[in-house]
Amino acid sequence: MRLSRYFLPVLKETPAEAQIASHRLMLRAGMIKQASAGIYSWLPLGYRVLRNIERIVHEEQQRAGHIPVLMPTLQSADLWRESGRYDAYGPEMLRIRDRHDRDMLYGPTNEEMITDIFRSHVSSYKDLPMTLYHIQWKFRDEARPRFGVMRGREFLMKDGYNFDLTKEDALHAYNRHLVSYLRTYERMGLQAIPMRADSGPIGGDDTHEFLVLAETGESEVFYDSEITDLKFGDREIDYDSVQQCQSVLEEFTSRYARTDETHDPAIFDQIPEDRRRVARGIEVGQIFYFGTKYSEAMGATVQGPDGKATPVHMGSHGIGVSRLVGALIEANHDDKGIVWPWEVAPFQVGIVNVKQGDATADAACDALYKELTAAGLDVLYDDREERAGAKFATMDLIGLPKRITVGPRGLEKGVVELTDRRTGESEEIKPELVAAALA
Ligand code: P5A
Repeated sequence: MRLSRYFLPVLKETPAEAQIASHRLMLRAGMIKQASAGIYSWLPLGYRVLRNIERIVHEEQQRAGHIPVLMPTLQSADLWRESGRYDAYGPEMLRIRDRHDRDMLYGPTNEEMITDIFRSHVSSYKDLPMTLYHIQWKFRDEARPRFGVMRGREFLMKDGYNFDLTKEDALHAYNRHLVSYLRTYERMGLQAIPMRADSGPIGGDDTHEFLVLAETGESEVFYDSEITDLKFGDREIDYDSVQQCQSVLEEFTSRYARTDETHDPAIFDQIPEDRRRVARGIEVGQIFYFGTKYSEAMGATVQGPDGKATPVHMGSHGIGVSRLVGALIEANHDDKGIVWPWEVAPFQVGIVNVKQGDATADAACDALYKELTAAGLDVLYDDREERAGAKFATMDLIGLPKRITVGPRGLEKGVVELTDRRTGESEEIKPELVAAALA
């Protein structure tokens, strides 16, 4: 992409309304624009990051054997009356009436709708296990929308729902989600720690939240510091293996890590004092096992091997896709701007032409731009008639992992400069070696 033809409305001033770094940086880098309280338009740069996160989530869900679908944002109130949650949900639910006076709502989550799909089409245990998921916008009329996309009213969620014959099978689905979430967050360059939590309006006994440690996080968390040494890494997991998923779950959850709702000082105090941590975290996901809560209320049964109708065991599993953009920035920024991890960066490489209009510099930039793009990299070429200083400031603000600086002086020596955004380290390199260096 040539910056002269792109839409990147960066702000010079720090917006007064933004209280935390990620919100400030998203506004300054022209990633989002507030439409109304807790509701945002995604501008081109922000949209690219959101799409990258979605892509990783889709890939990891499908690797775990989960099936993508797409359900609507608007739902019929009648379904929610069946589960009893229409009245129970309270003022967070946005209720709408259509022209025929039918009660509708903008979905805050989809347990009822997916259960309705399931009961309409599945009647035998032979079709199980099954996990369906989608990535779709949700609306929760939060009392205090704040921190930009971190606590929005409209936000993008990946929500998945498992259907199993037995509790045992459903607990495997729970464990499988835990494993696939560990892998998903790590791929984005994030450490998200599973912590025992409270299930709130979704219900059920078994639930873990995934928390990214950050001072600006909304949740208070308590954990044994040893848990932060755990890495999922590049281990190959057979998601069908009960034993493999179980052992990862045990490895990542058998120490103490809890949110304030489930914190138990008596147990916490048994951890050696120098390992006890009280900190703050951003909740980027949550998994639930709630058994037959919805299937019983809504008549979602299958015929078991014994021929008898039995309600299916279910769980639901969410990832805060739009919140992750904010969480990633909280975990990856410095005083100059954002520092994107490679996998989610809106562009991986920026080219800065320090002397736009100079025939040699322009030709070298064009050649590099073409070559790197052809090599499959997403490249943002700053070809504007601007001072070099302003171009560097923009690149630092938007946080592309690698910057190539091209100018007549370097080119005379036959080199360009390759700079790493995270370390700030630069090396002079022949233009024809850049593609290999980035591969
Ligand atoms: C699990 C999927 C559920 O709703 N039902 C379907 C279950 N879980 S949850 O924990 O309530 O939400 C899942 C994740 O969505 C993100 N999230 C939000 N992101 C931005 N703004 C909000 N107001 C908001 N509320 C929830 C969180 O990351 C949460 O873990």
